[in-house]
Amino acid sequence: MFCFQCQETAKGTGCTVRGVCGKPDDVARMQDLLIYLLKGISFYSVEARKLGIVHEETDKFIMESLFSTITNVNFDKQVFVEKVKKALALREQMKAWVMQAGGNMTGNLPDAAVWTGETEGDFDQKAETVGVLATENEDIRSLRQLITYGLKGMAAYAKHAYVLGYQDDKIFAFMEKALAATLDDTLSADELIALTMETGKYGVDVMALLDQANTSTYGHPEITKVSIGVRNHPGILVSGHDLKDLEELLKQTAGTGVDVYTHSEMLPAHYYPAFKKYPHFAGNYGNAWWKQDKEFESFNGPILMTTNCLIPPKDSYKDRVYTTSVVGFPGLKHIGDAEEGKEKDFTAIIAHAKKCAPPVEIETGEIVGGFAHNTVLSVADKVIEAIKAGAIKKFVVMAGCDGRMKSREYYTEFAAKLPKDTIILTAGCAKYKYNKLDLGDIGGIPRVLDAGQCNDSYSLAVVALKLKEVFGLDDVNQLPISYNIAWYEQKACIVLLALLYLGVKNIHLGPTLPAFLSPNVAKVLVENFGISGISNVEDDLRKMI
Ligand code: FS2
Ligand code: SF4
Repeated sequence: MFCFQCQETAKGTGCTVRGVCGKPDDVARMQDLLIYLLKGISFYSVEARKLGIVHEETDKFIMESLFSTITNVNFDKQVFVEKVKKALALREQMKAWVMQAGGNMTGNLPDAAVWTGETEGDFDQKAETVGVLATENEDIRSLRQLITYGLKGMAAYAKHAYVLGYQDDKIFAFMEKALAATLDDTLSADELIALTMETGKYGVDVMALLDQANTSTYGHPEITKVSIGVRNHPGILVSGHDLKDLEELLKQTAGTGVDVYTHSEMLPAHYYPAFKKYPHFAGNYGNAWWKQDKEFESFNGPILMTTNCLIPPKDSYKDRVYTTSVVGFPGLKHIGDAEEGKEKDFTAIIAHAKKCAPPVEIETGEIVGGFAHNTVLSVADKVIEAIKAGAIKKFVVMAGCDGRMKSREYYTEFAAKLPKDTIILTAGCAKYKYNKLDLGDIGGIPRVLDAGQCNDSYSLAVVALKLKEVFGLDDVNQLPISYNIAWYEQKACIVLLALLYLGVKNIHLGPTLPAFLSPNVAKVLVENFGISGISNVEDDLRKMI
């Protein structure tokens, strides 16, 4: 195996024996083959679209498959073997349709569009030859991977919108165009850089679509105090990003005596008006994803993983972890998709909860969030006044992901040492590095404004663009905003590409720069966008404030 898609990749270069995340090599290889075949399907999908053929099942398969290969989503080899089989079948179907419609499929077809196999042995053998390192030129490899990881993030956000009934064929068409382009050996590095920027454009579009899906379905996030303590009933802990799963679980647990708590990236669900009507929606338990090995243990009740980030469960709580949607791990109970027009069946996890003890208290108190674009813009006058009066000197966007590396303590220290006239804008699980510090407020505006999940970084961009307009500036970079973003997995890649597309410059990215950026590609990002890494808190505070 060779995987370097996340920030915690082994030695900062690549996992080659087993993922630091726990992904075994056979799963990594099967994921490589699946991605390869998605490119093969996409080769035909691009042709099919030109002929007016659009197949939603294929679009959905590509979206879900990309999502399933994101870090900490699915560790189950059998899931990928079945997906590889389905990919081969869909590819042949697409090819047949293209040919029937008169599409020209002669000439040199890419191997991903023609290779076939039947057994797991065939798949294993082929997988060895189609991974990341199959592209020899390191710059082309780097750009292909940057695009592919951006597409994975895009697919995750598209899926969350899709389950709420929001989809945009232009996003599917782009995903397929870009996947197919990564097979094209005639594309130059410059052409791939242009495609990377286009990926950012669709990143903005997909986050806007998800924002529309979430806010139309559940209302605009509101300023909300979320309890971080516990009650004395049994509970179910919901993690991941899928609000629809949470909604159905809240409905099905109503009146059962079982409370529902959020973990990690599900915390922002509390900010939506639609979920406030459930008295048993008890609060947020614990912190960011990587602390789950301790927090799932002390929670006592069952845990529902709706998306990443799942870490290989310990035996002490393994029987209490349920997966759903694209998440999987061998031996864990999986709650399957609902039939059309019905809800998922959470009976088993609710029955399980009833037999469990209430959660052990690990924290007490409250945290405040809900500062998505609607809320911030509704108090824009107050914010603008505070900027003009000099009470707010600077905003620092500290969005992104958290992770287990000790070096990430930098973010806690950075937040704590920021001058008192600065405000942190955050989204994603990065917030757990400082959302329990008492950083106070500026004239009633809290110094940490949490917009929501990582996809709600879109909200931060909306706010920045609005401020630019209000202040009559020509460039978003003239605003008093610095960017100190932490990344871990591939959703952060699409968020980063989206920000670059919107023209944001001088982003500091840490705790380390991606291993998949070759020196030349990193140079392009530095020269054109001023991207840099982080150094130490003191020096970075001087640079950014
Ligand atoms: Fe954090 Fe993990 Fe949101 Fe990422 S909980 S690193 O999924 O996408 O953020
Ligand atoms: Fe390694 Fe990250 Fe890939 Fe897991 S996702 S195998 S930790 S690079």
